[in-house]
Amino acid sequence: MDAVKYDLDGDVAVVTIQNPPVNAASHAVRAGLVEAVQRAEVEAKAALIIGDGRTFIAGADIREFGKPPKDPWLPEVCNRIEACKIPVVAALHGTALGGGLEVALAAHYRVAVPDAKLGLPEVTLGILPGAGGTQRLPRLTGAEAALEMITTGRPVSAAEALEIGILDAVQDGTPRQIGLDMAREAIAKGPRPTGDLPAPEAVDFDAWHAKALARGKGQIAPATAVRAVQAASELPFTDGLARERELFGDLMASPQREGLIHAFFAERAVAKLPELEGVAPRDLAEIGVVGGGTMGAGIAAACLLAGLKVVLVDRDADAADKAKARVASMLDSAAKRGKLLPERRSEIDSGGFRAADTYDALDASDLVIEAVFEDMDVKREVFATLDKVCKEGAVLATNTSYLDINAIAGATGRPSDVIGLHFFSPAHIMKLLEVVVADATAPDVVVTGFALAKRLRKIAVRAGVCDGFIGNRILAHYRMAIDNMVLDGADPYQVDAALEAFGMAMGPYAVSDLAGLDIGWATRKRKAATRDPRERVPGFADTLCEMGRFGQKTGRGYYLYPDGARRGEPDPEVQQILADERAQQGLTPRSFTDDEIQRRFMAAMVNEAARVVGDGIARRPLDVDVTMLSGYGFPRWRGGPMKWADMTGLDLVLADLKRFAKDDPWFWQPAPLLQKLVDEGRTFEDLNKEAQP
Ligand code: T1G
Repeated sequence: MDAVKYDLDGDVAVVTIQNPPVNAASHAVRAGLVEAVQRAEVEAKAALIIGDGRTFIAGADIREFGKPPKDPWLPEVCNRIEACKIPVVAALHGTALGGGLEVALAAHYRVAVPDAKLGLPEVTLGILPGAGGTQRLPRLTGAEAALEMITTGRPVSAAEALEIGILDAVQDGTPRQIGLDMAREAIAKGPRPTGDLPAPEAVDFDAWHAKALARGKGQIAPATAVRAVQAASELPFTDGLARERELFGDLMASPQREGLIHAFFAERAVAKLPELEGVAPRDLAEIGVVGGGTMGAGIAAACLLAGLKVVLVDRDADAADKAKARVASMLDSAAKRGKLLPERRSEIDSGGFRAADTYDALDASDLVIEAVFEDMDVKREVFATLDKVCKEGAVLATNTSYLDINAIAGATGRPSDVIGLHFFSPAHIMKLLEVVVADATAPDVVVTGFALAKRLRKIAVRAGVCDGFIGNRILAHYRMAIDNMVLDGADPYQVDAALEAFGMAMGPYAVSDLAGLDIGWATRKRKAATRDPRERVPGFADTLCEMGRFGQKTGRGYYLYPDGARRGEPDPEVQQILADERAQQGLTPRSFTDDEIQRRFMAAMVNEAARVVGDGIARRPLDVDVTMLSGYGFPRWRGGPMKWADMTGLDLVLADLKRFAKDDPWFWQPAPLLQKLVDEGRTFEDLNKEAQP
């Protein structure tokens, strides 16, 4: 099949892009487009560009990034389309994104079907629109609307695109039909090059730049894109294109681009289960939830928002009522955000959601998710009951964050139906789902876990059973590194600031306050008996809990939250508690630079992550990256901890570990996998590649 098909429909040359799955503008597509336009100029009175299959062009071919460019480049293709002597129409459906939208902007007229989406998502990949998008879009929409689209990367609907001037019309029908109609009208009107339109009026570009920098949290592409749009308003069109090219080149060469592209492909790779190919998921019509606390209610809301039926069971009528109210308030706020249509809400209210106080209500559920108190005896009791009431073939899932799922499965007579589905709070908002596969879990149960994630639009990562699975196990380790630093003299507020400067969404102490300090307290008590005697045990976190300082919910934790404030203030009392503990342990406090804080934090994270991969808990390094990106606020533009380590140099990370090990050899002993990779001169990416299907 040719990447670009050419046929004549009367006077109109129809140019069809055929490059499944998303018609990315690969080299063959670019070359084919130029050839087709040249031919149309000779043979036809107008040309129409459409995409075959599910979408118009979804952008440049991301797989070609970082490889030597092959002529013609997309910018030249767009310029050639714009210079065409006969009118060119683009008819859009599906997602016209990035270079795809840029091809459409270079065409002379644009029409789309009503459910098409149009966007310039380049900044999410660490670059900016590099085929004229920053120059042509603002000429059509004005600078403000273009800046909004380009700096956020968010797509707009066809209706919105019509309103802001990108589209000439929105029409029902096939792209070919609506495009032909427009092309026939265009013959009389003639070509209309976007580049000939007047430059957009200036806006406060410095203010946009500052806003983009602040929102980027360390990411540079959105702010750089502002400068490209500014060039559209200040320079002649061709000079603006040259400026765009230059800025695009800078970003293309940046490590942020490498990190973001890694994240894009890693997120897609985690869902592929080559070893389970061909295994069909079980039915997922009705979901049962056990426990209506914050987590259980969030899981119920997530399932309801995805169109599933839900039955929630709690221990008595009062608890069931409270759970119902919790779910209702989550649905209300989803409705306010436009995530729940009124029709679906009435469906939910008229039987789509039930809360009950007896387990028998779960007898029709296809999959039951337990979200009760984190205690092995309680969980085993719940599973023994589920074993009695659930229908044959029902998937029995636990939302435990730490506990041994093999032991939980052992409480049933059907361990092959048992799996871990570890949601993150708030469950109807957070993207990550760890699918934890126990020893006896059946293959189709694993596939069903992934199918549920897809239905809920979550990113599922396969994990093995261990204390904390992938994410919380790594978290526990880097927490230990920072707690030890604080014990040795670092200020917790400096630690948070240094790690936010690194790009973490929130500092770890602010995260503790948000999640509740009692969670860690319970975990520490549970682990106390099995703790390695060589482990250092800072006591300040327990001290805070003993004082009733459980974080935001009690107004005090590591920070103070006067009058329900969401952002905390440093508290001298906490600094005093730390000083007292250091004195008691006979430690002379020392200071830490921000750089050392970041290096110790990352060395600990990467080291434990290497053990997680080495132990087979994560299938590949990229599974760790996706877990930390989508569940733990790791900066996406760094690609994830393993990508960060590869880009930093594994030998340098190992050297840091060995240096830190001088004061605490037990904690900092290098993971065997990391040592091995350094010895062999290989990287985590090499492991990712070897594991690809
Ligand atoms: N290039 C190469 N492969 C791509 C691709 C792309 N642009 N987009 C998707 N794929 C692959 C993807 O890896 C997956 O492959 C399959 O297609 C289906 O994708 C000059 C420089 C279009 C909304 O950022 O947002 O243009 O895993 O699972 O949920 O200015 O893909 O099956 O082997 O995501 O239906 C700008 C990125 C590029 C669009 C479809 N374009 N793609 O979502 O399917 S930069 C983008 C998406 C650019 C110019 C610049 C989504 C989608 P596999 P999928 P989906």
